[in-house]
Amino acid sequence: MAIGKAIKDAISKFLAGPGADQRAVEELVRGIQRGLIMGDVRVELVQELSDKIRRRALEEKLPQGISRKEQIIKIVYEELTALLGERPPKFTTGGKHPYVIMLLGIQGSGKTTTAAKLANYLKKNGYRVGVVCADTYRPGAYEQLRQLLEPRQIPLYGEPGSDDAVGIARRGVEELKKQNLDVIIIDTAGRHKEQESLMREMREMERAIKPDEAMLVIDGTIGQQASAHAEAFHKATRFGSIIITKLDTSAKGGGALSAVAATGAKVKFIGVGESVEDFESFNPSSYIASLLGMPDIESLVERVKLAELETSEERIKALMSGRFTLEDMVNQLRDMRKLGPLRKILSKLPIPGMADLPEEELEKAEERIKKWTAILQSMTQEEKANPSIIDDSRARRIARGSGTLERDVKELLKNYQMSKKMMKSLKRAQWKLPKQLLQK
Ligand SMILES: Nc1nc2c(ncn2[C@@H]2O[C@H](COP(=O)(O)OP(=O)(O)OP(=O)(O)O)[C@@H](O)[C@H]2O)c(=O)[nH]1
Ligand SMILES: [Mg+2]
Repeated sequence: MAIGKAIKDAISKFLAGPGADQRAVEELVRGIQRGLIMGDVRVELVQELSDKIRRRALEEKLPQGISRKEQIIKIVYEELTALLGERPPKFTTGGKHPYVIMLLGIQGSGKTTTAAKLANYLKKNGYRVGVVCADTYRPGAYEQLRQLLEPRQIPLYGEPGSDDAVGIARRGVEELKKQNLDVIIIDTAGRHKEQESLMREMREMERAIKPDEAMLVIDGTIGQQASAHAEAFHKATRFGSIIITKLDTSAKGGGALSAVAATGAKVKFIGVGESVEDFESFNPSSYIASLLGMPDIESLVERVKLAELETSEERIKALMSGRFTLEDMVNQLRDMRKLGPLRKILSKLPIPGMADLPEEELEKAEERIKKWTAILQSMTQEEKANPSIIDDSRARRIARGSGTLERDVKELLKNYQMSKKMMKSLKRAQWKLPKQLLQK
């Protein structure tokens, strides 16, 4: 991938160079810019990213035990990752049975291939999956799907020869429902007489089927055009997530991913090859790590973060001042996780019995932190600042948005109230503690 190569080269030059002064940083930034522009990332985004790297490289304090170079690599990695948006929550049917997914996208974007890839992916993740072929325009659409699905024993519904796409979709969902499936994927047409009639058909089908999720399939080789494309579809339909295909064939994948992220839409999956297996759930940080050819970069980043954590007195001061938000609580938990899997931390604590906490309990604790992080991401700023406004209906919405249960949201809130009380009593007790202890 050209985008990766240019950036990779800039980084190895930086690492091999004599220092990490302003000039070296400037050269690194320029190399990254070249790579991103080649990858068709929008110029304004490239500019923004460069400015941020420069500013952070100047402003951020160097934590103990970390070299200047390491710190700068971490900044570059974080900013590149941010360019691609947040990591979408793990796929979930939210208990809906069956969960109906409708694929949308223009001709040749990769819908049919993606229908098979997604079906295969979900099946491997333990879901019972079926596919409906509701493309009445492409000759051989049904046959194309049959060849991909049959060897994998994934049920397919279609009516080759019929031209009633909306009817096929409706009957397909009805028929496959009888097979007690967890997920039904509908492949739709991309060709049509004209764009207008395609959009009309998609709208009608969406109304008739009421899918639980519409996923827009975009060809990654179109680069930053992807955002205009997503907007056009957004006008006609209500897609909830995006799949970007063909990231293996073109340097412009980075442009497509960043352009889509800039619109706020979530890229959930990516297609990385022609075979049914070439499909991944999208994770910005591992995408960047592989783009840079530094699969172990995450451990470097963790090391720098850990060093920063040890010197982050400010957060402790803020906590002691009595300001303690929901985010503070989850941040604290996350900080703890940075220290390594929970298991390691707990076993280091000098509490009798902790070291041999049963496996199950540890897993539960890890699971809870993951859930809480997701829940927090689904809350509005207002809710985070003032959790007491979260009533049942808000809790339900947050649970749905984060792929958790209402019970989980309530549990988080309850824990917050308890922690807050504890922080308050700590603050009161503070006055009674000798000064020397506090300064430690
Ligand atoms: N290299 C590569 N090729 C892909 C990927 N996804 C799809 N393709 C290829 O893109 C071409 C079009 O894919 P289809 O799945 O038929 O596209 P479609 O959107 O269903 O097309 P219509 O049915 O005409 O609308 C095929 O040759 C696929 O093999 C991918 O991730 N990587
Ligand atoms: Mg197709």
